Amino acid sequence: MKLLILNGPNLNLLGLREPEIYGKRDFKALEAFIRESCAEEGIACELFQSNHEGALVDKIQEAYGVFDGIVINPAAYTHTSVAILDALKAVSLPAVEVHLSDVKSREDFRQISYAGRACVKTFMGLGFEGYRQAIRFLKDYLRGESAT
Ligand code: CA2
Repeated sequence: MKLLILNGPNLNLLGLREPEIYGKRDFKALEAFIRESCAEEGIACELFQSNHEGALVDKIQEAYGVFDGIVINPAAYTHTSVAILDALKAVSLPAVEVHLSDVKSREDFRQISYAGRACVKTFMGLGFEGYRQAIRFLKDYLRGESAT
């Protein structure tokens, strides 16, 4: 089983500002946490972060036939990007959406998730732990799919 883990714009700045929303740990720590979570589950993974919408779209397109599923935190593109939604729909791989913060209790402009419409599940407000939950969920989901 091989998962693609995508992180969107500004997540590379994690730990530098707004620790009350996103926590104190930095992006390097998040990547290490994700790698450990995949290793615990015996899952191979590739991590990709970009500040560019098109680069994320390209990566999703390239995932077809290479990865079994996608974990994605599209960051601000969550609330704006029909292109990411269309790419997720186009490759039709099971995808799980993750947000560090509880976006539902934040500003109005964060209440829409385009990418979420192509995802089988969303984890939000759990900090780093949301990625582990997403990885575990996707593992169980993919096992269920291959059993049918
Ligand atoms: O809660 C999440 O994971 C978000 O996807 C994070 C995005 C935000 O736009 C989404 O609404 C929710 C922001 C990512 C990074 O933001 C930073 C802001 C300041 C310092 C470091 C990172």
